[in-house]
Amino acid sequence: MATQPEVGVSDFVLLDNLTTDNFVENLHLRFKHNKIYTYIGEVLVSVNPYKSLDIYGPQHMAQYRGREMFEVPPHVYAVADACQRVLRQQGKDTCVLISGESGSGKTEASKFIMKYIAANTTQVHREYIDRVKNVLIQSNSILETFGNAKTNRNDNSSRFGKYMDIHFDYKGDPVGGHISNYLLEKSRVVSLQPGERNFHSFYQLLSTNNAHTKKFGLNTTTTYKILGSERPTAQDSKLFSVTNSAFTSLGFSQAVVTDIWNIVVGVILLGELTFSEGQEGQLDVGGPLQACARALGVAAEALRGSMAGRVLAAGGDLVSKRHSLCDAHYTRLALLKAAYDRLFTWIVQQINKAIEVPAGTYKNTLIGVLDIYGFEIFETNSFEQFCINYCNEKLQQLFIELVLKQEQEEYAREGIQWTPVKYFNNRVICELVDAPHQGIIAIMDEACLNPTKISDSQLLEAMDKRLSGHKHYTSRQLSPTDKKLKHSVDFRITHYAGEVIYAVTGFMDKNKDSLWQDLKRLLRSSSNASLADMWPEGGDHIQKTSKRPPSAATLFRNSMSALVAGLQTKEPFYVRCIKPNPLQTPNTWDDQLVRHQVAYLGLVENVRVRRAGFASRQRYDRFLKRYKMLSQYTWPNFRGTSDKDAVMVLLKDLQVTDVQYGHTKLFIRSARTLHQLEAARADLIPSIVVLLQKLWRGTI
Ligand code: AOV
Ligand code: MG
Repeated sequence: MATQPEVGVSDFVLLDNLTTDNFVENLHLRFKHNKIYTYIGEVLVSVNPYKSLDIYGPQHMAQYRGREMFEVPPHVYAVADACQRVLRQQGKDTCVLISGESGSGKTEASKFIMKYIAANTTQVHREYIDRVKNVLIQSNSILETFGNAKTNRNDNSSRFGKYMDIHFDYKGDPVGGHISNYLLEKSRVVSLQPGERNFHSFYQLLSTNNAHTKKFGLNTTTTYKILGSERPTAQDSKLFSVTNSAFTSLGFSQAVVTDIWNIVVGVILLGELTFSEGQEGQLDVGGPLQACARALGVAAEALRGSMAGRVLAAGGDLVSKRHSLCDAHYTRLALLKAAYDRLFTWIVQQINKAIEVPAGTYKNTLIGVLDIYGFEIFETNSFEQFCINYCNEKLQQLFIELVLKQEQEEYAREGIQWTPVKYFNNRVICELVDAPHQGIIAIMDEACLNPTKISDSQLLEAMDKRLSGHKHYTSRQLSPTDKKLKHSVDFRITHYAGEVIYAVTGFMDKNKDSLWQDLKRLLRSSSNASLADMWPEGGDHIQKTSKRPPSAATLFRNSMSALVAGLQTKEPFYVRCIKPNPLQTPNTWDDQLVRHQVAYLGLVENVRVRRAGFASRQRYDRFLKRYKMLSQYTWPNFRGTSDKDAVMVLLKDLQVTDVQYGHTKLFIRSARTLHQLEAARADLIPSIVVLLQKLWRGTI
């Protein structure tokens, strides 16, 4: 494939005058020419093109196979290849950390990486490997159907975090995988912001008349409440078939697939039930109660009963408690969210069964791919945004620590002196959220454990008391003159990526995340075997007092620490995604928006650290191979002993002095030197070619 002329610089390390202006200008220049990828050393910066580019086909994959990153134009395939090479050559686990705000292209990048890894396998055990590859790729369609939704930031926004391990055998072929999912934004099932959609699954199911909908009297034209004002589209109907064939490829039986869609129907119909108070104070349930119960595989009377009241075990006795109208509404919402959330997690578990490495198969190494929900700021930000943005803080923290640590370690290892570059370290924001006793999560948990019921505004008071004076926290109470804090429930966190105002309303409830035992028992009793399987604790004896489970925020914090701990043991590669405009359109560049992302992602500082006085570092053997033609002492061959000696002789001959010689690598101080070496090489190549041609023809 012919190499195309370079546009701007393909590695920011080579930027002559490093300023934010020049950084953004280089990114823009390349974007205009559809060069969406640029490196900072081995970190890939990716700008979402919002249009399909012809750069992902098999011929492009072939171009990257087994090549060093600097040898070929920047690409997400180069990162995938480097990952696989480290794994194969050094036997090390690797991971790709993809970050950037909502809509910047993380999920697409993760899919390209998986596609590349799946394609890049050896020919042995073809059939088995093909199955694994297929399963890895197909699992995405299902996860996106049930876990993605249209938001005001992204039409296909991931509403859950995903970390996927792909296991390889000793030959470097994928033999299986495992997906971990993090906190689905389940509140979406029951409340949508204007202009947003619920999870794709609902629209897909209702986009065609099919066996699942017909059975329960659903149709494509009715406006169902949980769908908001959005209607199913032609795309939904296309994707419905894709989802179903993915289920089949993954080995889901027809019975299980029917169970799954029945639960989705059940959730839609639960949203249609109406409640009113009867003459004797009893709760009357209107709407499609029968169909809803049938879809969920439970008796209609049992479903009505669990909305109308609950049974409590008080001391040794069982006491029934009638629900008020308000309680019934609350119960229904809790059931809707819990049923969908469990369904999603259960589907992930089934996918894991389909992709797990069979017992007895040799597992050698793995590549982890992390694709989380990006940093987001909405009109109203609630508990879910709080968790999502905290997750992004943790990832940024990992980036800072690892990038700095790696550089420092490399300089130490190679015996090179360097002065650290100043960074904004977001550790202080992570601690604001997760510090024991003093962090927001700890304060929330304390409030949730309080035996007297604490309201959301009392929680806010407790936070204000403990956090007043924190540089990254304020609230309406603490800053009454701040115009952005409009409501009494507002508090603000100054995140690394910007200020976010959260409304504390609902925090207590979402953090407690409790569901009446009656509902668990109801679902456990379902004749829908899959649904019953999702609720094992519903089988517990009614008198059994179980320990209060950890709060939602604590579970999330724990899963984030486990994730980070796991990632730290692997060799990381980074993809830093940038959103070029808020409109989700191609060929449009919003300079302010890009500049803001470049700033908070710390990209310019990343280049500085990378250079920290050194524009480039290269292993002696590679450097020699590329430049040995520039000196008569090294061309065609050096007569000395080591590559390091050869490079020293070569650079002495060229009178290059702004370098340091590490133990195994050459460190070049200025980008200019590298440019000059490249230019000299480019000048020489034609004459060498002529020389070689003459040699071949025997004319000299
Ligand atoms: P995200 O994962 O970073 O957002 P996506 O990967 O879903 O963002 O990208 C958003 C949309 O941008 C996709 O649906 C594509 O239409 C388009 N897109 C992204 N990358 C490319 C590419 N390389 N080529 C062509 N189109 C692309 V979020 O999940 O909301 O944080 O939570
Ligand atoms: Mg995504």
